[in-house]
Amino acid sequence: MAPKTPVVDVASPEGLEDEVEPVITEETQTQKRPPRVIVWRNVILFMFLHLGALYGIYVIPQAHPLTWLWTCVMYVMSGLGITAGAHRLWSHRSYKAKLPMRMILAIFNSMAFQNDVFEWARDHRAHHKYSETDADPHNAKRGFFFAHMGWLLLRKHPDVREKGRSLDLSDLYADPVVMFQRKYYKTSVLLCCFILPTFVPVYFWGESLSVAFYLPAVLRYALVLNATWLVNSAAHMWGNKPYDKNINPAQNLMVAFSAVGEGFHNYHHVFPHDYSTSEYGWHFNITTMFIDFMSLFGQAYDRRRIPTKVVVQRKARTGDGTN
Ligand code: ST9
Ligand code: ZN
Ligand code: ZN
Repeated sequence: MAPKTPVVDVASPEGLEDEVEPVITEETQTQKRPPRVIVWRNVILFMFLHLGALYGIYVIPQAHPLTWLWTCVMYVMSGLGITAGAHRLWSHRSYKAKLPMRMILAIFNSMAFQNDVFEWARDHRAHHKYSETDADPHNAKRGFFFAHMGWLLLRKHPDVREKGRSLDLSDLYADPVVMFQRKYYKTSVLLCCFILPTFVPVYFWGESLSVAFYLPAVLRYALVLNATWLVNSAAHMWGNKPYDKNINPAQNLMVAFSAVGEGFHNYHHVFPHDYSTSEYGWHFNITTMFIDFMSLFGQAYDRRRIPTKVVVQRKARTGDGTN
């Protein structure tokens, strides 16, 4: 279904210039082998997180139905902190948001505990600008596991830092919400990602502390992480390429479903400034629904869309013929 409120069409070459996909040549493919320095602290922490998540699955039958519901609500809120917040607003500036909405998104973002918005957006801008080269933090050319979570277990390739210096991050420095969240990141994660999701079920419907911790906090966190990582791994490997058959990012409906609207990755890499990250508005896209809903109150505005004509022409020129 199409969004009901007006959106701004932008497809000017200027608007798209700064995030154009780089041409990946044979030379970039055969660059020196990246060094692998394992960060054992992260290996151990992620191992415990996933063991905790397994225990979270085990306690599902013991949980109060309201705890199940709360887990889903936490999943969507923290997901939106990534998709509507770190991704579409702060990484791509594909729409604008008023202060109250930015504050809500920053809280949702801390619920997701995926690095602060500044660091997330910096890595993500590098991912688009240097896609699938060594300067891409989660370069999918290094395999499924590296793109999924392996990149968080190793020191970054030197190119990420060197080429990353050319990124313009001035808008992030200029946003007080982003800077505030960065300054108090650890405290906000403790409160939003772990204490709040545990406290609500215990206090309001008498859930046991253990179930409240392992289900809406630990399992939900691990699920949101993996749903996000699938965009970098699965959606860089499997799916149709209706917009550009020459790049790896693909349309993957399963990823779109679990990542609250972010699986239309072939479209997104071709048109990164589209606030819907998809040609098809609300289709499998809770995030677009949320942004459109917030626009009804004037909280989200200047939503950028790519004109249909431009999309159709691009499909005809470089698409794989699928839809
Ligand atoms: C997590 C993030 O999970 C997931 C992001 C996924 C992105 C997906 C995108 C897909 C599209 C959207 C889909 C959304 C779907 C959502 C669905 C929801 C249902 N440019 O990093 P450091 C410089 S996080 C420029 O420490 P090391 C900079 O000076 C999980 N410069 O490198 C920096 O210093 P500072 C929780 C850069 O030492 C310095 O280098 N978090 C850039 O090699 C050092 O940086 C964790 O587990 C750049 N891009 O360490 C933490 N990068 O920061 C994991 C760096 O002071 N991270 N510099 O400015 C770490 O422990 C470390 O970063 C490391 C690398 C070990 C991985
Ligand atoms: Zn990508
Ligand atoms: Zn993006």
